[in-house]
Amino acid sequence: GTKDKSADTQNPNAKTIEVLHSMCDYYTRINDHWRTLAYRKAIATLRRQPTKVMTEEVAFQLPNVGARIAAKIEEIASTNKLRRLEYANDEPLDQVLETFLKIYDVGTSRANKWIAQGFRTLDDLRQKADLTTNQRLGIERYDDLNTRIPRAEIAALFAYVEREAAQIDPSVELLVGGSYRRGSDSSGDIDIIVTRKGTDSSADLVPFLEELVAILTRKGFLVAVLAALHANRLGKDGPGSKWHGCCVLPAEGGAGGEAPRQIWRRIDFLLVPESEYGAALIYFTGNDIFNRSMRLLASKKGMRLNQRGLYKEVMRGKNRIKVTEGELMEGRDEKRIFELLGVKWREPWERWC
Ligand code: DCP
Ligand code: MG
Ligand code: MN
Repeated sequence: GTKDKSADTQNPNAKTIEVLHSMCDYYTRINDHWRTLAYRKAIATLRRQPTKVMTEEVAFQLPNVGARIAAKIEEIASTNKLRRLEYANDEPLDQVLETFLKIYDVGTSRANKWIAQGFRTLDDLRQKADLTTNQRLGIERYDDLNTRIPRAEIAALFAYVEREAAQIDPSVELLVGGSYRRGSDSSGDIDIIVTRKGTDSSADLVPFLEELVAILTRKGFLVAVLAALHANRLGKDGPGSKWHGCCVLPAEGGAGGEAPRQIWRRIDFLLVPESEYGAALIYFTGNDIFNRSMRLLASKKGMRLNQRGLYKEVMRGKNRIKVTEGELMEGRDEKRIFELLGVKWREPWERWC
């Protein structure tokens, strides 16, 4: 709050506090709760100091002042301003950041580098930036990929995939996870989990998915690849194997005439062996906050949960480095994992947090 402003003008750290306040307001505006809190605490500490804090070292010794804020305190104390703030306060640049962050595969550091290079629009990026293939696609199909998919359209797209899959291998089972399984009216993408009875490695499912992708591409259903199968390491630490790309429902018949331009939809295929199906279902159903709380609960009980299974007694040595992976308790059965964790079963649509 700003109610203590008058008191701050008497304070030896008044200028520093004022600038930190602006940073705090900025982080509040962009919903960065973590940093907002960190700034609030540092400001409270600084208010109580009887002398002006001039250096990073002194600042860092104070309670609730971390290394990053300590460095900023020194910068403000010596220059009366903060370089970071010059752009944080620049509202139009917040807008640019938001726009860039909505490009597929673009994170905060990439977006900020582009801003620092002087790029302000998607056209700037298209013409002047050094783009990966996926980023270029994310810009070309920017509106498509930022349009949510209605539930009914997911059902139709999934039915198409299921029909083709059954022709390749009727023993393969497909399910739509993610926000669709949680009952959402619309989703950001389609998450299709692929499994088959008797499999204990996702590698067993790779030939099937390769064939499915080839056929769906030939039929005009799959229209772009973002992450191909062969690019993933099998079994290492991920879910095993995945394919990411874009799809559309192919236009019926060949009546001539221009087909109406369709919205490209994001689609993910996730290969999961039967032995890990329950754990994968939990992970890929989410939501991410629910997943985090389940993992935390597991670790409080001396267990470990990931997208492959629930493990017990993870032995840790010095510095909490894992000595063993822990013994697998359950992987295949979703309900059994809830039971072993001692939590009441929650239907997918009850897992929004
Ligand atoms: N997931 C997670 N942590 C992440 C990313 C994903 O736990 N950082 C899990 C939970 C998600 C699931 O994977 O529910 C699918 O990821 P999506 O990004 O597709 O998210 P949702 O399907 O939940 O939402 P959306 O409608 O945006 O696709
Ligand atoms: Mg999803
Ligand atoms: Mn997804």
